[in-house]
Amino acid sequence: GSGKFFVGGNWKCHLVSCFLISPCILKQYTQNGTKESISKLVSDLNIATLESDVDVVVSPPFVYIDQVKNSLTDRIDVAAQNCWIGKGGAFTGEISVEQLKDIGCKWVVLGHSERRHVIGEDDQFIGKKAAYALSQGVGVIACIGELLEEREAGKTFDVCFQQLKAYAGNDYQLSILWCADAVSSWDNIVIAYEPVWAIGTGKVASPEQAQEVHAAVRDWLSKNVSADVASKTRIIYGGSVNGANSAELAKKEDIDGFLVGGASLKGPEFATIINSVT
Ligand code: G2H
Repeated sequence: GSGKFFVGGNWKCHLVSCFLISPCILKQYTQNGTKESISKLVSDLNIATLESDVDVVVSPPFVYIDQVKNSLTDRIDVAAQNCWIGKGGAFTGEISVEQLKDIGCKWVVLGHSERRHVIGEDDQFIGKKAAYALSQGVGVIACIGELLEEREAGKTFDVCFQQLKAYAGNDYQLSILWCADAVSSWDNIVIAYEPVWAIGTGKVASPEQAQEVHAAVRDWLSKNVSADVASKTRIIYGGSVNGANSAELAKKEDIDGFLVGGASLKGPEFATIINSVT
């Protein structure tokens, strides 16, 4: 792997989830994505013992970022789940990178499959956002990943490389994203490989399937950017990671951490995932 392990918790836009303790007799409903449930999650994270050698980030919905920043331990950084493509202004409903910085966000998740395939964001739009966030000193968790039909058609690498290329963009963006002069530290970009068929489905990629793509991504970086960037950039896996499968995935050479959705909504399980990666 490359550098320090990196584990992100993507809280998405969850509203309510129900945990059934004992069918028919006792049901406990826990609300995710309310002020109350977020303060419970934050306090669980604050008391968790976390391996020191892992970068940890959580990504709450925009409206709760301030609450989380004000109550969460400094040990854990905060990421936004999206941002506007440039400087803020007359863009109703958008959130600018400057505003994210102002409330203490160090990272932003971009190109998540839900934004690509549910909202309809394309490569170019995502690439612009990434370039702008990096130019403002906000780190980018740059997501890529293929659909099931693309995998079945043998197009996994093509799709992932195309998406990577869009982050690198044209020459101008390439200079912002991948030029050592413009980006002082390669710690500012983390690539998240998230096969769409594994997201929220409980169907985690096997360690071999993930490793194969991670190695190909590193090879692409080496050929298209530089050997140095390829060796330093963290490539993390996302898609149905949980406390029971993270340790096996983490053993693979090119898996440098995780982006965790569902399982990051439970503090103790998220801590288990963080502590499984050393
Ligand atoms: C993939 C992942 C988090 P989940 O979207 O980015 O979600 O772990 O729920 O599959």
